[in-house]
Amino acid sequence: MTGKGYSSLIGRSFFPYGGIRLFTRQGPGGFLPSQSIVIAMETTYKFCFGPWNLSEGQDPYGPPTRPAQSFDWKLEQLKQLGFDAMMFHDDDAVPDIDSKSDAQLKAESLELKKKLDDGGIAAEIVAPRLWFDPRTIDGAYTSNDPQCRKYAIERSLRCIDVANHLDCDLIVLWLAREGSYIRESKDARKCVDYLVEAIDRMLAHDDTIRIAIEPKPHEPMDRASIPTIGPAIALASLTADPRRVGALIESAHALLANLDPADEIDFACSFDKLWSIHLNDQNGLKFDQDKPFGSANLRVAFNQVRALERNHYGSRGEFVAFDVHPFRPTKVEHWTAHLDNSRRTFLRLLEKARSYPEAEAQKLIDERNYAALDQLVLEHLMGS
Ligand code: XUL
Ligand code: MN
Repeated sequence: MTGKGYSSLIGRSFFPYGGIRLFTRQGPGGFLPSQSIVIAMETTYKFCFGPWNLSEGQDPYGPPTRPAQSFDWKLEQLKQLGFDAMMFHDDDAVPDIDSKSDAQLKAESLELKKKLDDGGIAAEIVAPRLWFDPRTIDGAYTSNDPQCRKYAIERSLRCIDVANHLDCDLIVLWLAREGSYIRESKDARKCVDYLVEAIDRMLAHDDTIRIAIEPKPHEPMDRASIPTIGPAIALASLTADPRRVGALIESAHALLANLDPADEIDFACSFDKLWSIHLNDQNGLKFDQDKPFGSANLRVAFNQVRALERNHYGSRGEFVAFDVHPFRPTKVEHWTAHLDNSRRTFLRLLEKARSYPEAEAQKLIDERNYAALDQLVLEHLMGS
């Protein structure tokens, strides 16, 4: 267990998969967990979103459909909705970060921290925005141009400085432009080395920071370097401190890879690597839609909630983030509905997960009666 947010007490520790486990026997590696005493606790989930989730409606084919709003307005909406934390890109926290001195970066970050503290809001993550600047046109950490790779690393180190000022120990890497438009343009083997080098520089910059890789199979790239959770975890294992490199799963990104996000959650949790989650939805294999959670497929959403529950996600303070956007035609007066609705759906599905007839389902599994199991799930969801 690593990182600022992780507790470890002698004789009693947070059980890595949730609840409190009592330690009773001394073994070669320290105290061994008692086999018999595990006190399961129901997780109380904490929610967050980012300023970009109150977007104005522009898409590649048309301009904004809602007026631009200030950061303070967005923070106010978050507070009014009763969310617990905000996620940040480095330049959400410090606008025009590249033009700011280190002293300015510190002053602006601390000013933001005060605003957050005054509202009782935490900073969940900070992510370097490595896809806007001209130096990231041909990739950031994996650009073919060494000067551009240098920029990407330096920008990431400054992102860590922002996170430190916000008292946040988790950096998210959505590797937007790491990949290829045409296969021959990049040496994929070298790209792995570049990614490891960049992450190692970040780990060395701060010995308490943790890094969560957010995989996505494509968009904006044709092929992404780190498309799914398996490669993210494999990449972590190559870094200088694998314990501090984990993952963030986004439902829509898994769906774009034609995978079940619930399977991705279980896989990441098997390695104790799920440190943040972006719940949303996606209607088929098309552009990244960031629909409200459960909007396209309630059953797939239900299975994600079940997976989070069985892995006790959130029991060490992890947040549930909704990386959702308003539909483009959304009116100003309905601007935050997609966030409220996503949380409502999550909480309704949580009730469904907690009231799922486990014994009945297990009996059907034992009998290999999957037709009845299928219907049991549907009727449970429909509230038969
Ligand atoms: C992109 C995406 C980003 C990241 C944060 O598809 O999901 O919003 O979550 O950089
Ligand atoms: Mn996301």
